[in-house]
Amino acid sequence: MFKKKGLLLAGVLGFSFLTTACGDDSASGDAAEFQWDFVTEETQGQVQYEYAAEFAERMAEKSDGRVEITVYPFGGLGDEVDQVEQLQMGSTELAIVSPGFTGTMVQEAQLFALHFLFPDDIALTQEILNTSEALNVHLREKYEEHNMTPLAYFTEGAMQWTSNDVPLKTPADFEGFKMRIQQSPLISESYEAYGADPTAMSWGELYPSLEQGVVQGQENPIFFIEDAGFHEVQEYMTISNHNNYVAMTVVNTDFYESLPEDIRKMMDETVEEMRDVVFEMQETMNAELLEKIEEDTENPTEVITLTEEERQAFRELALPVRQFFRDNYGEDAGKILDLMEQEIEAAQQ
Ligand code: 6CS
Repeated sequence: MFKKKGLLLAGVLGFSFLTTACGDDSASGDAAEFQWDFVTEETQGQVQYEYAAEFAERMAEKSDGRVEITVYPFGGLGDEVDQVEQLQMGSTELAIVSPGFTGTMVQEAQLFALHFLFPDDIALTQEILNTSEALNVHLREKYEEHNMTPLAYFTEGAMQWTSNDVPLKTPADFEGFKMRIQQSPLISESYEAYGADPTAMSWGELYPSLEQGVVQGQENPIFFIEDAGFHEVQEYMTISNHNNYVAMTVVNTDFYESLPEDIRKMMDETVEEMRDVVFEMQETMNAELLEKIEEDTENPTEVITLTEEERQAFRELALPVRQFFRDNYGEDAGKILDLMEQEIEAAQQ
C-alpha cells in the first residue's frame, strides 16, 4: 500500500527547518520591527497550521508590515512536548498547543481529557470555550505560572476512534486494546477505565505504529484521521463523539506583557477574529474529509456510528474519572472542574 501521509510526515520531520514566512518583506529588503515564531502541532492544510498562517497574514496587514510571523509546521521545531518547552522559555513567541501535551505540567488542564464533559453540539461547545471563566481566568492563571498565556481555546472537532482487529462498539472491545494516547496521565486513566492498554506517543510516530501493530487504535477528529492518513492503516472508524479536540492559542507570557500597547491590541483583536474563522475551518474540513474516508475504495475503512445507548455504556465508565481528576490534581483542579460543569449546565439550558 502506498503510504502517502506517512512519507509526507517523515519528510517534514527529516527537514526540520521547513517553514513558511508569512508577511515576508525580504523583497523590500527591510527587516520587520517585530519578528516572531509561531509553532503548530500540525502540517500545512490542517487546522492548526492554517490558523497560524491566517493569523500571521492578518497581523502583517494590520501592522502594515511591522510584524512578521514565521509559521512552523509540526516537526519544524521538534515534537509536541519540545514545542511547549520552547514556548515556555520564550525561544518561540506563539504556539498552538493541545492541552494533552502539557498534562504533566499544568495538571488542571487535563480536564479536556474527560470524556463526555462538553456538549455534543460543537457550536455550543465553542461558545463555552470562548466565554468560560473556568478556562479564560482560572486555567489561564495556571498556565501563567509556567510563563504561558492561553489567549483562546478552540475546537478542532469531535473525536472519533479508529481501530484494527476489533471494531470499537462496547467497553468490552477495549479490553486489553493497545490505544495510542497523547502524553497525559488523565487520558491514560480515561482509557484504563474502559479496560484498554494505553501508550503515549507523538503523532509523528503514529502511522508506522498503527501499521506495525505497536498500537491498535487512536482517537482524533475526522479531518486529522484522513489528512494524516491513519485510515490507510486502520480497518474501522467509530463515530463515538466521546470528546472534543480542544487546542489553545498560547503566547509566552513575558513576551506578551512586554509588547507595546498598540501591537498587543492588534494581537488581541486577531485572536477574537480567528474564533469564527477556525470554527468554520474545522467544520468544513471534518465534513469533507469524512466523505473522503467513506469514498476511499483503495483504503476501505468501515465506519460505525454508535447509538445513544452504546455511548451511554462508555459515559457510565467515564463519569468516575472526574472524581479521579478531583482527587489527584489538587484543590484548584476540583474548583475549576466544578465551575466548568456549572458553566456547561447553564449553557445547555
Ligand atoms: O493526535 C495528535 O497528537 C494530534 N492531533 C491533532 C488533531 N492535532 C495535533 C496533535 O498533535
